[in-house]
Amino acid sequence: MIFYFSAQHELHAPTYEFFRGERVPCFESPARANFVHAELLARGHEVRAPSVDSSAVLAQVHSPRYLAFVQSAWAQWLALDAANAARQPFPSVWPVRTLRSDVEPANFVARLGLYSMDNGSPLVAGTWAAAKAGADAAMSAAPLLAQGERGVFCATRPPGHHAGADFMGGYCFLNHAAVAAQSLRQQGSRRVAILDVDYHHGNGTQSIFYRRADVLFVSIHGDPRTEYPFYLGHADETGEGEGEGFNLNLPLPAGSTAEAWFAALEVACARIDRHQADALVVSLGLDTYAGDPISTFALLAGDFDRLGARLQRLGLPTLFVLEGGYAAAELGVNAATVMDAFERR
Ligand code: Q9C
Ligand code: ZN
Repeated sequence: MIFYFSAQHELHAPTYEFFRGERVPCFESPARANFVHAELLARGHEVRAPSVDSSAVLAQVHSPRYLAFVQSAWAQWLALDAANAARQPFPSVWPVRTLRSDVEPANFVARLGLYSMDNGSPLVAGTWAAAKAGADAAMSAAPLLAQGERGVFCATRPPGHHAGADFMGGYCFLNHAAVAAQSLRQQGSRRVAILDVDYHHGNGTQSIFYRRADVLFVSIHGDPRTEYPFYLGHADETGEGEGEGFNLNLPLPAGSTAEAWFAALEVACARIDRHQADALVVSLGLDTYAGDPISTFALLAGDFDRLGARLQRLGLPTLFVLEGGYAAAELGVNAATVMDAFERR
């Protein structure tokens, strides 16, 4: 198994986000990826730096005006006021129903709202570089699977699965799982499956592939009636047009047990088997962990071993990308446990 990690992730280190009306330290922190990196090295794994530019595939997954915005957002923010270097921009207005999103406002914060689904995705000077390195990792990993590698894990951050074609959200800016799936299609996979096991529904990934039959999206997550991202992830979302039948959501009530979670995993695996995919992308969020500070599922360390072993039984070349997981000190062991179980035979 091969691992990708980029030190560039540390360039994305916002200091605070909003939680219940207060500023709190960011849950999505550089320590997360560093714990994963350290654990992979401690277990003797080969860790590589991304080496392939993802720009061409990013342009197939995200809109040109969104990519241009994210890449230049910090410079735009600084241009307003040099003192903004010490401030984090947040959106305050969003184009909801009846408002227009086709005209880009001249006001920067209004543009930030246009390209955001929430106020929970703080952006800093190094956000683009860090997220782009994650996309480059996914892009570097895909050809290895096409060449016969059984599993590759991109231990990158910020995460990606809430980012849609033209918006950021939920700590995500570029959708690395979508880049991975699209890149696998280009590498010759005729059918790709994406399994999203993050606690939160992968609304961005779902929306990017919602009208496509070549990329199946399957997600197990907290019921959006009570859990973020609230406005997508229900069981009746099955795909549209050619993509009808190629989207499967398995929402579980907040507080669900590990047994309920693994029962959903069996349903997910059965659907993936039926897709007869050439390759699998796993959006590996580890915020299903019992100790996660912002989530309510109850998986324990041993359950991550069970997850890795079950994914191996799918028998598919598999590209893992790191998504959420906010019990940072335990994230390295939990991620490495999935990988080692996947690799064990
Ligand atoms: N602003 C991922 O796991 N909740 N994103 C924010 C305070 C949003 C999680 C609560 C959770 C997003 C990739
Ligand atoms: Zn999550």
